[in-house]
Amino acid sequence: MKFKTVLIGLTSAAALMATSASAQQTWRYAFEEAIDEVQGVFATQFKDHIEANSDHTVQLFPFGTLGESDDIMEQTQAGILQFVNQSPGFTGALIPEAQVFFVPYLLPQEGEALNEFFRTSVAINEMFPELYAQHGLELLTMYPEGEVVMTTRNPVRSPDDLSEQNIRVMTNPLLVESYRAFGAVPTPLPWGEVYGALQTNMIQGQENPMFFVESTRMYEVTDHITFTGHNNFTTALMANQDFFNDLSEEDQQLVREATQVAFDYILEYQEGLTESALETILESKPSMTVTRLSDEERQAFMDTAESVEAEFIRMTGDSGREILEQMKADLAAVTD
Ligand code: 6CS
Repeated sequence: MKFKTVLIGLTSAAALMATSASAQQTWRYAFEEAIDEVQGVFATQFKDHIEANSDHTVQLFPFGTLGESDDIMEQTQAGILQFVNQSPGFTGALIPEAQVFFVPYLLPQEGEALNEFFRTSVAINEMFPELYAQHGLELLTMYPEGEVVMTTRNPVRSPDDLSEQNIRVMTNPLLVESYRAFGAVPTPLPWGEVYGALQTNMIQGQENPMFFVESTRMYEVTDHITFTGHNNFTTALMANQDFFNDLSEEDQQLVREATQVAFDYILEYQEGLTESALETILESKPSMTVTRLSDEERQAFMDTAESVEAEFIRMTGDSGREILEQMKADLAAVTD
């Protein structure tokens, strides 16, 4: 009896040790930017929350440490990474409906209405998770990274100014379509090739939010910044879905909380970021011109939106149409 009791005790202790050892996990999380850029600041908040509230460790992999954006997505789908931050600019090649973020002039550029849209959108918080799940991804959140501006070698005030200009875009077909409609020669490239392509004049411009234009020194290889008002840069955090489904309820809740903490933080963090990045650029390069299109000038770009929207529906069918309609309803709910 005694021996059996001891044995049971030992077995339970061993089982407990095994449980607690496996409960302490290291989760690998990759993103598309440097640690001190927006996605890196978000990831750091996420990591800090997880580590302060559990025995888990989150190992962060900034841009370049594991390859390009498409590489970290593949690694997450394969279960090598547990978390990936990838923008619809790249995910749109995998999930065509995610290209809806590239219909020009659909989203407000920045501000509280935009933030509220990300908080409350049915399309983002209920419809997109189902689409991402079809690709083995648990969509945890989407968040904005700032108004997109063009930085170019030549001044841009109208679609005519983009004629015969190779403008780099992220690698999704609708963004290509949108720049074609703007009058440019769209040139899809992974991020790592952009600086060199501008330096060697293979491309004559690109688009990105202002903080990124500053931090990645795009202003060194372009001379003109144009606020066309056509978009905000959206990005998304996902987990490998098998990994997420296998987590205890408690850990799933922890991941959701960490996501919420990082989401709230990053919206506040970005207040004034566009303006401060612009100031830093102008201090480094006073000759850089900054143009905010007048309403009339902007209209010429806005006029192209309808054809891009039609192309989006052509590419995605009913499923895309439903997403687009829901996005419009979600936007109306926060702007009315
Ligand atoms: O243009 C790009 O490819 C990159 N832009 C931003 C703001 N983040 C990451 C992405 O790779």
